Amino acid sequence: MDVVTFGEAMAMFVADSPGDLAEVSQFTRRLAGAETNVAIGLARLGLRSGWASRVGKDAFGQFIQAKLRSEKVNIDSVTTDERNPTGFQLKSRVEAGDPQVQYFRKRSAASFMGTEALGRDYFLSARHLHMTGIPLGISENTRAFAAEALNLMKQAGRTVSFDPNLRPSLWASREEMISVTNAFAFKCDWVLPGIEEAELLTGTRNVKAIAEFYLQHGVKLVVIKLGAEGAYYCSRTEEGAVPGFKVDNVIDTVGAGDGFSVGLISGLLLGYGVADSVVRGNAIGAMAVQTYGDHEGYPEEASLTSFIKQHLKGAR
Ligand code: KDG
Repeated sequence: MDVVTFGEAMAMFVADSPGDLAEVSQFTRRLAGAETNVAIGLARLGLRSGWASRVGKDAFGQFIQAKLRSEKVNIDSVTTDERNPTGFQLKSRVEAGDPQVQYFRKRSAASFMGTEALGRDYFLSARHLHMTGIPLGISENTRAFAAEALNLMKQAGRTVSFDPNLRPSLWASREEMISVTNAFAFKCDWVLPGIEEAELLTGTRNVKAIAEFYLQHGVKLVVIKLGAEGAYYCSRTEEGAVPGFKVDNVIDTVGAGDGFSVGLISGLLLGYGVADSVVRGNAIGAMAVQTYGDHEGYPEEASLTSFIKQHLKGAR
């Protein structure tokens, strides 16, 4: 495999009409999960991706696995929990801004994925590990799984990317969220926070200071997502800002950050330079916000290349 990742996937019910979640009666079922978004995005670009997890023995668990199989994501390391259910979430539809999300994931099957479930050979068959901060907040089990997966891959000399993906509602306290998330981030090679979460994690909104905070702890590349403004990147040898692509019809912002990770990781693994990889990340982020659902707008390689060409031409 090129990239392995792990985490919780959920069935997601997206409201068919705008309004408060308590008022909406019609929803469309989709798949949610930051790590499954990344695995799907990479597979669409032709990379071999795999996702390790635990799902319930129920319709949501079957739905998740069928969807990932259809997207050509390897799920050989997904186990089934006989007792605990697959989690799900509700998402509102909004005219502007970020949608409202409500989780039903406490004591879900995925929250019981502990280190005994870690397939060492499965992970080592990949050249890169992508992880997010979500499993660090789900449970002690998933945090221990994350620690072992990270150590395994680092010791084997694999590269690791880390998107904090802060989910405050999963944590007992803000302080714990910040200290645990940073401790994991420091051990990773590429750290990809959004500007809001970077500010929470480092105490500053200054992109150079944020990058320095992580670089001085051993991180090799920091890429800060700036929403519609694009992204800033910094390593020991290069630094720069890449403007975002302008899109008119923003309809669902969730999944754009994962889309950014897809563009960046695929670019770096395919041998593109950092700046060009950031361009790919910005492009997939921009394509993602134009559809309902997290990953529905993620492209195949040919449409990514033509989106970039067309928009860069238009900008000149
Ligand atoms: O990044 C998109 C995610 O926010 C969404 O799919 C849900 O992964 C999710 C989570 O655990 O919050």
